[in-house]
Formats: sequence, C-alpha cells, structure tokens
Amino acid sequence: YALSKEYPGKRFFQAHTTPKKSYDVVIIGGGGHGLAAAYYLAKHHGITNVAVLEKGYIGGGNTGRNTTIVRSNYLTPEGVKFYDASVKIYEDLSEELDLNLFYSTRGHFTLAHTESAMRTMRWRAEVNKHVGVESYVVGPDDIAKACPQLDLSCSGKAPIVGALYHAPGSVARHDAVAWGYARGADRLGVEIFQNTEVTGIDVKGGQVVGVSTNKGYIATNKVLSAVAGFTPRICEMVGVETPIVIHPLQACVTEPMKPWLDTILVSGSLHVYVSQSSRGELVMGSSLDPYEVHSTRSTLDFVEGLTSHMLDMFPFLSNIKVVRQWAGMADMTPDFAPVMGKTPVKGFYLDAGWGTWGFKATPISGKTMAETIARDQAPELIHSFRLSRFEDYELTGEKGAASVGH
Ligand code: FAD
Ligand code: PYC
Repeated sequence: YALSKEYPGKRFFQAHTTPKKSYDVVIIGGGGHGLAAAYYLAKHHGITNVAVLEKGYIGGGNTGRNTTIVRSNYLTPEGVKFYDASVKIYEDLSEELDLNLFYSTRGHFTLAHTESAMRTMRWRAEVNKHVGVESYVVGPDDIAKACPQLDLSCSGKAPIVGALYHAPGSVARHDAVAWGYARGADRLGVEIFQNTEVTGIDVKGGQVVGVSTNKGYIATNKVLSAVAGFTPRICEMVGVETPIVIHPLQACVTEPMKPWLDTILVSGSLHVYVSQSSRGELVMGSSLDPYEVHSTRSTLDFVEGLTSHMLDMFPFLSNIKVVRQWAGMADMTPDFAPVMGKTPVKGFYLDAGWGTWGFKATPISGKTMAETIARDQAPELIHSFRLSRFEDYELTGEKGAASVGH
C-alpha cells in the first residue's frame, strides 16, 4: 500500500483546514458515529463529496470517553437485531479498516442479586435466543468458574443469585475505532476538518441549504447531526424538538495489573461494571449522574461510590489505585433507545439518543445512517428508532437492558 506517497508526512489522515464552498453531505461531529457514516457513504454509496466537521479533535467526545463494551443482549427484538448486526461488523472491522482495534471477546455477565432481577435476565435470555443471539441464564457456580476472584456474597450485602451470560460480549479500543473510520473515509475521498464548529444551520422552505461554521459558510442540502451530548444545541438550530436530555456519565481506570479478569462483569444492583483493558487497567463505570447538566466534569462522589461497591465484589483490590477519572455527556431518551433517521426538516438527518449505549452501535449506525442519507429513506432495521415514535406512542423500551441503572 503506497501509504507514504498518498500521505506525505505520514499523517494518519489528511489534515484539511479550509472547507470548500459546498458539499453533497455535511456531517456534524467527528465521533465514531459521524466518521462511520462518512466511511459507509463513500464505500457503499459512492458519495465522497462529504465534509466531516468536528469542533474539537476526532474521538474527543463520548467515543474517546466510553468503557468500550460491545454486546447485543438487549430486551426488545428490534434492539437485539440492531446491536447484533453491529457486533457482526465489529468482529471483522480490524481487517476491514486495516487497523488493530483490539477487539476482544470476553463474555459478558449481568449479575442478578434478587429474584426480580433474575426475571429480567430470563426475559432477555429468551428474547436473545429467539433472535439467534447467544445469551442464557447461569447460576452462581458458573459465575465463580469464570471469575474465581469475585466474592459472590458481595461482602454479605447483596449475594449474587445468578446472571445473564452473553458469550459475544466484547471490548475494543475506542479511539482506534474513530481513527480507523476516519482514515478509511479519508482514503475514499471524504474531507475531515478538526477544530471546525458548526454555529448555525440554514433552512429555507423546510429544506436544509447550508451550515455556518467558524471557518465560513458551506452550502449543502444534506446534513447529518451525530453529536451525542450536543444534540439539543444542534436541533435547536433547525427547530427540531426531541425528548433528549443530557446527563453526565462518569468512568475511571486503575493502575495497570497483570491480567486476572477475563470477563466483563456488570452489577445493576451495586451500580458498577468492570472489565480489564489490554494494558491491564480495570476500566470501571457506574450509573448516570442523577442531574441534567451539559458538563464533562468528574466528581469525587462518583469515584468514592464506585470504589466502595467494587470492594464489595473484590475486597482484594483495596490497595489498588484509581489513576484517572473522567465524564462524558450522555444524550438520554425516555425509552433508552436511540433516535435515528429523517426529521421534519428535509435534508436534516439525526443520529442521536445514544446515551450510555452507543459505542457498540458505531458500525451499524454508520452503515444505516449512510443508507438513510443516500436514499433519503431509513432502512427497516432502524424503523423502531425513528423520531416520530414519541408522537406515535410507539416507544422501544430498552431500559431493562441498559447497563447499570442506566
Ligand atoms: P461523540 O463521540 O460524542 O461525537 C460527537 C462529536 O460531535 C464530538 O466529538 C463533539 O466535539 C462534536 N460536536 C458537537 N457539537 C459540534 C458542533 N457544533 N460542530 C462540530 N462538532 C461538534 N456505549 C457502549 O456501547 N458501551 C459502553 O461501554 C459505553 N460506556 C460509556 C461510558 C461513558 C463514561 C460514556 C460517557 C459513554 C459510554 N457509552 C458506551 C456511550 C458511547 O460512548 C456513546 O453513545 C458514543 O460514543 C456516541 O458516539 P458519537 O460518535 O455519536 O458521539
Ligand atoms: O451499554 O454495555 C453498555 C454500557 C456499559 C457501560 C456503559 N454502557
């Protein structure tokens, strides 16, 4: 591959600075979703006159802040099919993008501490099996075999009675997913602009005609908003109403340890989930912050609550240090399903409502949003996620399949 000829200076992808006067498609947001949509627009639909506008640096939003869990053990058949399609793309994505995404299938346990939690696990297991996804209910012995270090009594506070086991559950290197899609899109002719903020969207007669940016005006008839925690601000620019609200979601990592945790563990009751990264850190998170705020500040309260629950499960970690904590802005919907597709404004497409669950959806959301933009029609796979479901009272209730109380 003539990388050095095509990319003088050996940059990972070209550093465009000044946008052209017009593009066929403008994508707002250089997170995984925006970049994946750009890649599939070029690859599957031959649409390459595309600009991705990112106000910061690519992957600097929730894509680079998430805890990288990929799974399809959802609650609704529509959700399970959608996320399963994403898992299938992820499995071969390193090869496709020619970049090691450290995609690592570990198995995913959602721990149940009560009989009522077990009921939801059984429900999810049955829906998953029905759709052909490998999930089943297991007992404490199976959990102990997979993770002998876990104190099944949780310090006597909340004994584990079983779990939903999901074999395809995986983790990946999050920022590499953004970089891989960016390089892939760039190689196909898409132009990516970092430090480029959309400040307004121009609509005439109900049709998008352009965007204003800190680098000037760009004419276009098609705009995709893929901005996660900034969705309300972008939607305000075009007068599109959504029920999305922004809550912080925090996470942290420990110092690196020798590998000891092979699986991914989630406890809804203790509000904690954990996996071990390929460089040995424990990657941990908790529930959403309970207040609406557009901020990426992390708090002491969060790390104190999380670590005390981690010690209920793993008392031997008491001397291990937390080395870094951070927050992202989760764009939450009332039914915990995304908002994808067309909107009442012609040429304004929305990929949002990814809350705490959107990293795993990056490939399939890119693919389906590219198809929606290219054909001006959403594919059947994302019909249940349309914005109009909130008016139609046809919600896609996924709360029972969210990770930890979110
Ligand atoms: P982002 O990556 O946030 O990208 C949006 C981009 O838009 C940003 O880079 C932003 O700078 C840019 N932007 C905003 N406004 C403008 C503007 N006006 N002009 C130009 N650019 C703009 N999901 C999972 O599936 N598994 C997990 O384990 C998981 N864990 C999570 C843990 C945490 C702590 C957090 C915060 C989230 C987690 N998520 C998880 C959710 C997941 O991170 C997100 O749903 C997903 O990354 C959203 O990707 P995105 O590309 O849509 O948004
Ligand atoms: O969707 O699996 C998930 C998840 C884990 C942590 C945050 N989201």
